Amino acid sequence: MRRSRWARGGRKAALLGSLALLLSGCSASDWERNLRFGFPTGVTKQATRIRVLWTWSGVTALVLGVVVWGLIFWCCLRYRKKSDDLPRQTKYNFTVEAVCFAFPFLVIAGLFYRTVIVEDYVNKVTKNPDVTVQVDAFKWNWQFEYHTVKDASGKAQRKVYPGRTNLTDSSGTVQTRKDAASGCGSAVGATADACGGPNADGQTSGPGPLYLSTVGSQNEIPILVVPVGKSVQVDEHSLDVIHSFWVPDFLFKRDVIPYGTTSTARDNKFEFTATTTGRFVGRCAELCGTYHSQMNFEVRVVPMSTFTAYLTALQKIGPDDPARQSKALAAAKMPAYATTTYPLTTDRNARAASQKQGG
Ligand SMILES: [Cu+2]
Repeated sequence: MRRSRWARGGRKAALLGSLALLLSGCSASDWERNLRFGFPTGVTKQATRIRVLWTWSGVTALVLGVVVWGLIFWCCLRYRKKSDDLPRQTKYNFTVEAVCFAFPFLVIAGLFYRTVIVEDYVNKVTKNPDVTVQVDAFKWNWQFEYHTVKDASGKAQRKVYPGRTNLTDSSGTVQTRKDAASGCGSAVGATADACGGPNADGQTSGPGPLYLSTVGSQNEIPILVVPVGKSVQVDEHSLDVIHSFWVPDFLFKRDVIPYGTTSTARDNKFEFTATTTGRFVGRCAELCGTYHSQMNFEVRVVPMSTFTAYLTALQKIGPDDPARQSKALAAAKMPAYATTTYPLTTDRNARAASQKQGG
């Protein structure tokens, strides 16, 4: 009698639940998005996978929490003291012990398995990404070098200043000189080795092509422009101490480790594919010295045509103009300066107080 009442109640609850789901018109992905428990949405394919893992891990924890609390309360009520008689004593219940061991193990194994799958996806670096950029971190700013962009035929084309060579001496000081005669830097067709650039191991052994680049300054926030929906490979390089490339909206950060100033062979690499256009703030996430907190940058995710226009403008302006970033951004019809963060200012009156004095 009691069992059938429970069964009827359970059926009714399941029916009402599915009806509510049907009437609210929510898909599984809508539910997932609403059940983030405050976690940011993320703007890359990789971030989406991280968020989905987070959501369902949270849901699993909640369901388990409800089960555990339910069992606790059920025990409290069912086995509360009813008389002074000693209750029946039991021990060695193999079934209960086996379930209590196997169930948590299965839950942990499941969470571990899903975590490894997502981690592998986030860490995956493909052989032929759509865009490759080198991110150089140094105390206390960033330089972005655009190395290759895939053309319509799927071939990676190098993005260099034609006729210019990058000379890096043993102290790591970068010099540039005109080198029209060598043909180096004329991009298409010339191999990196022929130009003395990074060889197959990524080792820079001598003068190499001068890639399109922008660098942040005390007055200008460095901006990394990338196309939406394309895989972007980031090669991280540090010129001094450990920094960390962090874009909160990517739900991702990766340390930038110094392995000597000229070698890029062992530098960290990662890939992302942005799914939404927009401007996103980036920060250094590894304490690297006095102005660590000011080591900000901006990532701009734009349509492919805008990205191409930006690189074309950058190439036209040349590497010697310190204002090339803002000029190229303006030429590609984008705001010329960062909008998500601002350069360091030591003037304490530069910004309005957030709270009324004496308030
Ligand atoms: Cu730093």
